[in-house]
Amino acid sequence: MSHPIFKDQLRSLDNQALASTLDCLAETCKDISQQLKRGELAGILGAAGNENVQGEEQKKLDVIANDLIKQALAGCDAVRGLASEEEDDVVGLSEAPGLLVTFDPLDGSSNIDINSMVGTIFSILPSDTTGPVTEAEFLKPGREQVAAGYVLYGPSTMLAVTTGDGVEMYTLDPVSGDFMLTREAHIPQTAKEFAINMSNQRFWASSVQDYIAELLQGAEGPRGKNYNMRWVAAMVADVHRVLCRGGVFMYPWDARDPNKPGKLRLMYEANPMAFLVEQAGGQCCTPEGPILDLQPEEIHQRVPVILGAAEEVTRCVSMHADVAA
Ligand code: AFP
Repeated sequence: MSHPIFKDQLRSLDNQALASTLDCLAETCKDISQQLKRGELAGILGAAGNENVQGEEQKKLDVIANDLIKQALAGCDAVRGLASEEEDDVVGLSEAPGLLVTFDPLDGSSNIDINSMVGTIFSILPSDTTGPVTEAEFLKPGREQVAAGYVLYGPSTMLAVTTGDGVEMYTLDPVSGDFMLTREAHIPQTAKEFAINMSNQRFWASSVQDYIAELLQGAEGPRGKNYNMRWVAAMVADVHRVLCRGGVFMYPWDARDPNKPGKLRLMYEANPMAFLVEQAGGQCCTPEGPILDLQPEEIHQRVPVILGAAEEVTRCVSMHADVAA
């Protein structure tokens, strides 16, 4: 069976600025994949010794991946500006209209030290503004994304991408060095698998407690079927599983820190994943509605996330509505 090559697929995109930006991201992620493969041998594991703007400890590889992507995008004429989990402020690259790229250079970085899955998540927005790049022009609802995707560094390196016409998944061929099309993502409407960090249970809203309690009751409960549970602790890997075989993934609001309305970041985690999930036939919501309709207020904003099989997302959101009513 022949597998189309990502680079060739990009030639068929009408938007060549977008094609060159996607190519640039894919090529850079190959470099990140190489660094990860050498692991401890490269002396790049462990803490970088500083914190990012979110107050989280940066790993050396967070910094390396961020620098690689930043450098690559700076060399891509189509890109006007970028915003990253590891950058305090947005970064201007050009004064001409162009594309804005937001990214989490290494999602799940606490997995690095145990040689478990991590990934790079990216979102691409258009901007017709000229002059110096400002944060304000990034603050567009996720519906305006022109492309989104991630690269998962697992047993094989995989690229998942959408430009608004379904979700394609490519596997990096270590022999040719090409991303080859191997799958299209479709999320079944119903699910038998859920992903949530159960250790936070006591901090959740009562509606989330009730929803998860239903799933845990299995065949004896109101849902009348058994559910399995998975948690990789890297959104990129948990969402990849949902895109490949269905299920529901949640990082809901919890009461641990009143200043945080959720753990996940809207602009470079929730929005790109929401675009992919909707394009694969699933849903991605906060308790108030679709993530893609949210008007962002700031680049590092956090949101609660419920995503995956339509039946589960609808059920969970409706239980929130019942409590609110
Ligand atoms: P890190 O990149 O700091 O490891 O965070 C990953 C993440 O933002 C997301 O990818 C996971 O789903 C979530 O955090 C895991 O959170 P827990 O630490 O609560 O398991």
